[in-house]
Amino acid sequence: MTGEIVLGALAPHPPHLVYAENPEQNEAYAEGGWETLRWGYQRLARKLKTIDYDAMVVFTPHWQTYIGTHFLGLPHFKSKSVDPVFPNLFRFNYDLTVDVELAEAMHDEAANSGIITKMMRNPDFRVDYGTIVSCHLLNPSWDKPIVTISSNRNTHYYSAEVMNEQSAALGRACRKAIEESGKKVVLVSSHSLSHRHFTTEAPLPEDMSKEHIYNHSNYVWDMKLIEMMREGKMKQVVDILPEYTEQTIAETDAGAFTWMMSALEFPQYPAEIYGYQSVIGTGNLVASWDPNEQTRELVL
Ligand code: 2X7
Ligand code: FE2
Repeated sequence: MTGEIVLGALAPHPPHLVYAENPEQNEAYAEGGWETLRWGYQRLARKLKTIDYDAMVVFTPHWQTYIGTHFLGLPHFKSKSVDPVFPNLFRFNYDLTVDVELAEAMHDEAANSGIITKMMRNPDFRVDYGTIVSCHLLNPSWDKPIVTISSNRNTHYYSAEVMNEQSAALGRACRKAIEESGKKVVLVSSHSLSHRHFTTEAPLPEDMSKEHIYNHSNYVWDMKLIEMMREGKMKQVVDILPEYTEQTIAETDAGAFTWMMSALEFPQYPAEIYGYQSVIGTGNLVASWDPNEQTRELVL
């Protein structure tokens, strides 16, 4: 049977969102906060429960590799993930399983297409907080295996244009590997949109009277992108990503979004929009692309 991508999700990973949920795995305690994003995530998580899938493949900006693209390559990782910038908010005890077969299939297909790749086989490797936050909020029960793909820092080594080309090639290779695997897969692009953030934190991080977007220009750019997503213009969005990334210091610099759009063959159908909100000044959108016309919804 041919494998398929059953959903693509844009899943931002500010650790604040897990902090605000108070799951038992996290050591910090919050009085709530950022409900617009968290309620949006909860709705998307409910939709995911109705979808039959074998694994979640996450592309994260916080596993940064300078020589090639790396894939998690052991069946089990267990440790504590601490956000280096916000250790006060995020000290999360994780225990996760990896679909190594799928990771190897994507690794091999990418390597065959000329992309430099490596499997991560170090049992002491600490999984990054981007993976953990996005996966926890999409699937708090952690009952599906994941694969994490690293961000090869092309934007910073070369340019945002080179990153767009490289991550589009990676997306094509991953799609082919998924089809040949016979598996049903959810893709996760883990990042914020505009990404300037305040350099000082409110005394109570979850004090929502202090939360707002960093500046109006970032807000206007984010809204423009979301409008194009609603209109199903994903090829056009990817074409303007280098300019957008530069203007708003967007976390699209990591390549995840281009990778996911390329793997989904640049959808011409509307995105499902679940919520937009700032976190310490950054712009964050929860959205999904459902290739199945029967289950695709107008959410917001
Ligand atoms: O990694 C992040 C992020 N992308 C946005 C906001 C705050 C913290 O961490
Ligand atoms: Fe981030």
